[in-house]
Amino acid sequence: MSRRSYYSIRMRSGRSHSHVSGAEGIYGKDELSNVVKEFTQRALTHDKGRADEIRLTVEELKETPKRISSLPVATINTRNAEAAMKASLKILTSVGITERAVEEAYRAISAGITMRGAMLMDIEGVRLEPDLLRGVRVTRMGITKAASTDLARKLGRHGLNNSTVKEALILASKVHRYRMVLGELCISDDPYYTTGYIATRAHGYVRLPRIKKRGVPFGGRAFFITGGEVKDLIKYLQQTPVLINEIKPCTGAVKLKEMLQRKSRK
Ligand code: WAQ
Ligand code: MG
Repeated sequence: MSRRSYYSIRMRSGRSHSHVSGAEGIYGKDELSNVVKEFTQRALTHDKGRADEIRLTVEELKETPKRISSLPVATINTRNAEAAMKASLKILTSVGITERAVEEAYRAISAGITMRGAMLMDIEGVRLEPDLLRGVRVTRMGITKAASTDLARKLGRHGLNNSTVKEALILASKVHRYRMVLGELCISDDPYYTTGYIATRAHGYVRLPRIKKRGVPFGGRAFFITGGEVKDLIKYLQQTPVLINEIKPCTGAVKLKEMLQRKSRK
């Protein structure tokens, strides 16, 4: 293992005190100035409007990043929100999460109060995050240059090589590396981004188109967790640096039935 130093670079931009864009990654020293430039450019040219405040954090990591592979990617071509809900229920309950918990997560996300971070729910749907308004923010994750090139190629075959998918996959890959996490439900808070996903270690990152109607301005994330120290999980999600250095297969459309049968795939 190399002893070179790594840095977490995080950007958050806003306009008139509301959030516009964000980005983050883990990089070597030689990449710092280019990445800072790229993130600044991104904040200034975002389609939600030009930022009037950009916050950049550059932090040397005290720990060598843990190297992991990405979750495999697939899409179930759900026709509408109801079908997406049904697919979520089938897949998430197959790993031990109760229907009640999945329904509760949908209910909380649809209540219209978008949180900055994710909810933590036990398999019965009881909320466990210490700050119920903010949730838990996952940070300090990134992808190596070589893995990023491979990911762009694999997603590109399905027309999915964009930063929304890549960033969500990197986040989910970090989250599901931790054994206490059984599943995840994610719905974007972008009113025009209507594809959400669910994830489990067994099924991978499963995209669900039309999980919400166009124009709905709220979204959210829930991590379904099982017994263990919530404190340690939160520390991992927020602090432990994780770098993706291997990309698992990215397939196109898969039927729900097939996905349920492929459960044992890792
Ligand atoms: N940690 C924890 N929760 C977060 C984080 C984070 N770093 N970032 C966002 N969230 C929560 C927060 O409640 C947001 O409202 C919600 O997740 C959705 O975040 O493959 O863009 O950034 O096509 O809007 C899915 C891509 C995109 C599906 C998800 O999420 C696909 C997306 P957003
Ligand atoms: Mg968003």
